[in-house]
Amino acid sequence: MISFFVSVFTFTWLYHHSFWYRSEDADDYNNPDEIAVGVFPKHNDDMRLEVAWTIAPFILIVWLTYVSWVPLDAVWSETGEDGYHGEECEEGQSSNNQLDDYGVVTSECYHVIEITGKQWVWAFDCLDLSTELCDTGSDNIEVYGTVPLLSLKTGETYLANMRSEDVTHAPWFLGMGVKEDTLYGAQIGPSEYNWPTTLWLPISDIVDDQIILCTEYCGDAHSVMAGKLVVHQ
Ligand SMILES: [Cu+2]
Repeated sequence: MISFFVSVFTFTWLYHHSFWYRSEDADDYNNPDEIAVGVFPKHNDDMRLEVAWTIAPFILIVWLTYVSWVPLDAVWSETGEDGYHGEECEEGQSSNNQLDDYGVVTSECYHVIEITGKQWVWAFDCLDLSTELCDTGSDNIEVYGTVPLLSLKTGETYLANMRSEDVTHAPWFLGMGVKEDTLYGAQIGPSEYNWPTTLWLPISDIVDDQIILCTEYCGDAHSVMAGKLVVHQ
C-alpha cells in the first residue's frame, strides 16, 4: 500500500517536471555540434576504443576463470575417488598430503572434525581423533581476548562438518584463504546427520598458525567472534 502511494507520488512528480520544464526553443536553438538526443556525439566516436574495451575485459574474465578453475574445484572437492582427498582415513592412517605447483593439495585420506558456530563463539570438536592429530583448547589473543583454539597436524587433511546453533556464521581461516557458511535449520537428513555444510582444511607444509574470524555478519559481537588455528608437526 505504502509503495503504491510512493510510486504514484514519484511518477506524478517525474512526469510533471518532464513536461513543465521543456525548452520552448524547440528546434531553433543554436546547435553547432549537431548534438541530437539519444545519439552519441560523432567527434567522440571511436570504434577501435569501443571494440578494445569490450574484447579486453572479456579476455581478462575468461583468463581469470581459467586460472581459478582448479583451485576452486579443489576447495569444493567431493569425497571419494573423484575428489582430491579420497575416503576417510582408517585408524592410524595418515593423509600424507602433497602440495602441487598450482597450490592444490591432494591427500590419500582425510580426518573428520566438527565446527559449530553460535553467537558469538566457535566450538571445535576433534571427535574420536587422537590428540596427536587434533586437539582443542583456548588461547588469549590481543583485541579478541580468550578464543577457542584448534590444533591440527602438518601433512594431514581434515574435513570439517559444520553447523550453527542460531544464525548464519562462517569460519574464515585467514592464512589458508578458505571460508564457508555454517547454517541453522538447513537440515539435510535426520538430526544426527544435520551437517549442512563442510569445509576442507588441508594442512600442507606451508600452512602456519593463524586467526579464524567470522565472515558472515551475525550480530553485536560478530567482529570479535574469533578462533585460532595452531599447526603442529
Ligand atoms: Cu558469527
